[in-house]
Amino acid sequence: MDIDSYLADKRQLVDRVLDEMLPQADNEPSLLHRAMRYSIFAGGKRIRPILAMEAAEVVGGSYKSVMILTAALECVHTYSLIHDDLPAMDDDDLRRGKPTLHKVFGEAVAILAGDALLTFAFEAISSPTAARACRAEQLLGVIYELAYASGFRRLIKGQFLDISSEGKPVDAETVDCIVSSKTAALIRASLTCGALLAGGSVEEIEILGCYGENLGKAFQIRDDLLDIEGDPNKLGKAVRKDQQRGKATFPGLLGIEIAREMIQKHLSIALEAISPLGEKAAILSKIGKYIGQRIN
Ligand code: GRG
Repeated sequence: MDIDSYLADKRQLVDRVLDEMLPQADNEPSLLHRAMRYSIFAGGKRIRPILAMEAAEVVGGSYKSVMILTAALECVHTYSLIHDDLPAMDDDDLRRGKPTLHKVFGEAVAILAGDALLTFAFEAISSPTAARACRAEQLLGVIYELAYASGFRRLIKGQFLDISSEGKPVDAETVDCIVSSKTAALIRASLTCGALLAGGSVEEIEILGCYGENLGKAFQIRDDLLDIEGDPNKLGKAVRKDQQRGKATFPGLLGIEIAREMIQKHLSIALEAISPLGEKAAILSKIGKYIGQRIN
């Protein structure tokens, strides 16, 4: 199977459910709804939703049973990008190939649209429609995993460390904590939540969690390398900003070659983790290779 067309097909399914679930642009307050839609439909890769769909399939369920979850994951991810781009954070003008949300709608609307997407994610996964389709303990597990991954112990801590380490000397342990918290946490949760909701066993969830953590780290280190050697047109955002800002990254701390080796190391741990799943995990294995070589 060609991984690019596989990802494109799945992306369409995710886009459809997002379109159905998000408030219509012309409903009042239209400005807020348009802002939420602007960032969601600016052209993301939908990697986290696709990983959740794949995790559901791997544990013997159907990707159809996790579509609400996929929308929630993309809402949490997009909120984090909107807030990350704000002047008080990374102050970026371009995201997903378009002007950032605050550039078009203003800072106040961007903050509120981000908040709205984050809270909508939890509304969606705990809605009566979602609750009817699974057991209460599965749903509670998913809410806990997603809240944990996006809260002060993981994503927000990662962002805090990222910002507070700017321009300061850092050690590899701190950079590893940033990479894990800022990026791997949500990627890991996409897999564990997808598996939980589809009835995966404790062992399967653990395997997918280890795959997700290492895939997520490889994803972020690749992202940091792309900031150095990537094509801004393909990335849809400015490059070479990390060095200017003194960001704590592995390529910055240890050099490009070691960062490349680290990507390969994390990918092989990820692929090794899913090896007990055999052929069922063939697509996850292809996604791993895709992440290692991605250009956007
Ligand atoms: C909690 C205020 C607050 C901020 C969140 C995680 C984070 C902190 C900000 C996101 C910024 C960032 C660079 C995160 C690292 C993860 C990453 C590489 C994001 C880009 O993800 P892709 O490549 O993006 O999946 P698309 O646009 O394809 O969805």
